[in-house]
Amino acid sequence: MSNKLKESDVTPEHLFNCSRRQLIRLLGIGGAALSAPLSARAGITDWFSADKQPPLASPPTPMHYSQPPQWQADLTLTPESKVTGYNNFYEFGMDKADPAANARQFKTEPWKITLDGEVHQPMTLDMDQLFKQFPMEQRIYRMRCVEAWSMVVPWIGFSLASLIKMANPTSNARYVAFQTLYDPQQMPGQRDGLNSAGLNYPYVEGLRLDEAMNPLTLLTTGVYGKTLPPQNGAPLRLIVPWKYGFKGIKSIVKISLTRTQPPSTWNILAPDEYGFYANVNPHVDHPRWSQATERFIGPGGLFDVKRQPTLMFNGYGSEVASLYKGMDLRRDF
Ligand SMILES: Nc1nc2c(c(=O)[nH]1)N[C@H]1C(S)=C(S)[C@@H](COP(=O)(O)O)O[C@H]1N2
Ligand SMILES: [Mo]
Repeated sequence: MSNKLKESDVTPEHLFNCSRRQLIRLLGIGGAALSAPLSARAGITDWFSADKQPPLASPPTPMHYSQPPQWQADLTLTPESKVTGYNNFYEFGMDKADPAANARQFKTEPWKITLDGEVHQPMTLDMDQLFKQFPMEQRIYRMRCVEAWSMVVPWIGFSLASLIKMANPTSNARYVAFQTLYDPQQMPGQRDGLNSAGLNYPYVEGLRLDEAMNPLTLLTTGVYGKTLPPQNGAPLRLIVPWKYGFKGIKSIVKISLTRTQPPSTWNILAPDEYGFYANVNPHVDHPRWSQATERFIGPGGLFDVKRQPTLMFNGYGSEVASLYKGMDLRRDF
């Protein structure tokens, strides 16, 4: 078997990309923007075109971190060039190569994170305080996008639970709401209807408090041994490995504990297609494509894409299935 990408591997990718755009068009948002991309339209073969771009405003730096054995899963890693070259971050454009190309000037220093809502100790922290307060660890996780592609990524970060405990939730706290930076100056996708992709900005996401407190839920500061590059959500993003990738909100500025279920950006756009829970589930298809299998983006060269079965809860069922006891996962998808 050669590692070359076959037409049959490429085509679904473009179809899936198209699907979200077509949806946006169907909903009557976006309009002309959809045929007028932010950067020259880069194809799947141009993942590395970022080389020709200006230097990064906030370049990744090497991190100190431990490697607790229980998180060093024995999985084949997706190489760094693909993890940092093939992204979804609509604030910087809708094509997979757009974020790496368009986020190079994104300034992530200084950066403040506010923790508020139903907590006894609201606080605002900067990234330095966060690095002093919480020891960083590497965790190798599967990552499954709702568009039916997947990666395996060595993230670095710390359990969201430890930050939430520090803020001391009140007895009213039931959910956790997250918010991405809103800065149209820096984020071209936020500037106007033309490049907004139809999404409401700032991008928001949410978890139930018990999901947020699960040890797997990672506040992520780095990848492949260094602080996050902008396209992966620098300087702080969420990773919830048993859920579809869109729950992994990037470039977080605010975390609020709430009484009621918070909104989620993709759910607002199309509630029938993107649920609040968004647990990876091969038995619940997306209305416009199957979720039974996925295309794993592998290490064997630029075009190594292998179709494999999708696992219930993305393979993390033994850790998280108990969170959903008694729920109908077809209805609460
Ligand atoms: N703010 C923000 N966060 C976001 C997104 C986005 O467009 N904006 N895309 C989501 C989607 S759909 C996925 S699959 C992951 C992709 O993360 P990665 O580029 O690091 O692989 O980020 C998620 N977080
Ligand atoms: Mo995604």
